[in-house]
Amino acid sequence: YVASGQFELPNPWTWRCVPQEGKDSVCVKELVTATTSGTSSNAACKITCGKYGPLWPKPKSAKIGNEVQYFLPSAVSENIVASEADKALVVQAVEIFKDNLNAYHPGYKKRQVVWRSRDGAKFIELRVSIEIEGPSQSHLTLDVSDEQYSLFVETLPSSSITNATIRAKTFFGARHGLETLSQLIDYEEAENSLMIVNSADIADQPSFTYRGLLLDTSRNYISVDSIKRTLDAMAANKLNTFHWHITDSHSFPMVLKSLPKMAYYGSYSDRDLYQPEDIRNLVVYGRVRGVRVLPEFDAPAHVGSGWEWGPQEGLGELTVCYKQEPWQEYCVEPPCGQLNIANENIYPVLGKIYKEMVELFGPIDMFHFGGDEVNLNCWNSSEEIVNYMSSNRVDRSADSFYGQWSIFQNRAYDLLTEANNNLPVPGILWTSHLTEKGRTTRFLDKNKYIIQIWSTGTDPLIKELLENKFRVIFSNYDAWYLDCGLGAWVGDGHNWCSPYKEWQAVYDNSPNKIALNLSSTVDLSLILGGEAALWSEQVDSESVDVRLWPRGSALGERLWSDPDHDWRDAEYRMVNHRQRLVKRGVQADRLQPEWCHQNE
Ligand code: CP6
Repeated sequence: YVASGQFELPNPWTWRCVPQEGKDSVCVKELVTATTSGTSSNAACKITCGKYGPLWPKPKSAKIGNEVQYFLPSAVSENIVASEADKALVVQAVEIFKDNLNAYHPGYKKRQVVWRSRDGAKFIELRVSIEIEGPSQSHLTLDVSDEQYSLFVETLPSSSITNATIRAKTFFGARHGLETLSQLIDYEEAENSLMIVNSADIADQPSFTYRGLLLDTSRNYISVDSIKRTLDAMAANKLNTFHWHITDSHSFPMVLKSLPKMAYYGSYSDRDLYQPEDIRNLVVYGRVRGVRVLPEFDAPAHVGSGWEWGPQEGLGELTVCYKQEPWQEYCVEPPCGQLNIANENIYPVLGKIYKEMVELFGPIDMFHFGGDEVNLNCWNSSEEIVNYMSSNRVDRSADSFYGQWSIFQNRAYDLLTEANNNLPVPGILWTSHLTEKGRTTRFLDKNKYIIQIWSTGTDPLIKELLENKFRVIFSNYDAWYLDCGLGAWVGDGHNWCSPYKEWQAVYDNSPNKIALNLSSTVDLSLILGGEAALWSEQVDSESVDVRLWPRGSALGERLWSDPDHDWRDAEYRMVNHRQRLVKRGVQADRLQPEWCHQNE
């Protein structure tokens, strides 16, 4: 393929699959010689070389043929065997699949996709069949969603058809199969066509059920388009939970019809908003990509903007400590606003927020309550709250405050259940003082709450939670905080991005290993999975891609495949996968000079 008007250079290079010591084979560049010339199938090396070919995350088991067939996007057809409801989802997933094939064409970004016309006898037809065997499931759920799939590719001898068969129990498994299939295909330069491996036999399922990515849209607003790109990239990495930290102290961009004052007071501007239909669209956009959009409403700390209207409406102050130190100094937190638990009026407001969030994000199978970084000094410094404590005949010890906090949390849980038509769902809480030694079982019910751990892997808290049979999600900040590092409030305000965690650190962080290091008797099934977090103090719509990818891909393989080797054996595939994300319009970060990828 040469863009019109450009000088065509002959290509003296070809490709060869080279075995590596102690690692998977890689496809490297080689000068065309008398012995290699004329074997056009050398380009096949790019998708056939290595046990897992170019697949990311690597599947549980794979056999990939070493030849390819050429085909054009116009010769792809599909046959879907599924319930009506699942079929509607699969039809959309097939459209995404076809769009991803187009994205392999080098003219895709400039909207100059011109494929070779179907002249030679070389080109085959690609017939994709998708079979969903289980009962219909229109959204992901923690307990029942089955994401396994099998993918079988075969080309019958002397036939001009390649069959690809995907079998799954649910739509969510089937769409993973389509993603894998799209990765067994690439652009073929010499033919200006696509190529697909002539055979493959893959059986695959995730190691962890919860594979998440957090995006904060409060410290800085992130556009709907940037969130869509994030969901596209999550789908490409088989991540299944987009944890939307939609509000915080800094801004309240979520428009609620039942409480328009929140965004009116709390958004940065009348453009920096998520309208109800934006949210509903994103939930559907995620669903057809196999991604659950999980809402977080962080409380009772991390609130502020949007809650200012209490006094004007005769409801009193709904928050305390808003815009107080060290907010002013470093413009970070905590404390910079906590709910005024002495004010009964916060509960009806919270109830309305939950009600509308359930409508916008639902059907929900879990909800994130936040619950992090409550600062007791904040409550202790409010006259109203101090009086409230004494009228409730409790003292001002830390323990009494924890008691009040847990009362707040359990009332919040009940309000959510009520908002969700009295259907209780697990609530997620960050680790906090409430989840520390001795308190977790006293204040929190393990059947209601899942705990998301953000402390380092050496924290004895993890052992305590697991011993008390709490389900957990790992997000240890030393490996999986993509916003940068510690120091957001302890530093001088200028060293927020230190240390930067490379993809290798993200990849090598293994939840099961962390847990087993703490105790050899832990029940690993309590570990639902993990999540990387991108807090948005220093990121916006323009830079979100480069912060998330390809580090989010490293997370994807850790949680899907849970490899028993370190990043080294994944490096070649990683560099290749990053290129694929870029082709699909995600501005993933560059990892090394191209030379390193082409030469071994
Ligand atoms: N915002 C909220 C944050 C953080 C948390 N919650 C955070 C804490 C420590 C670091 C980075 C981010 N910015 N709402 C903690 C869960 Cl190092």
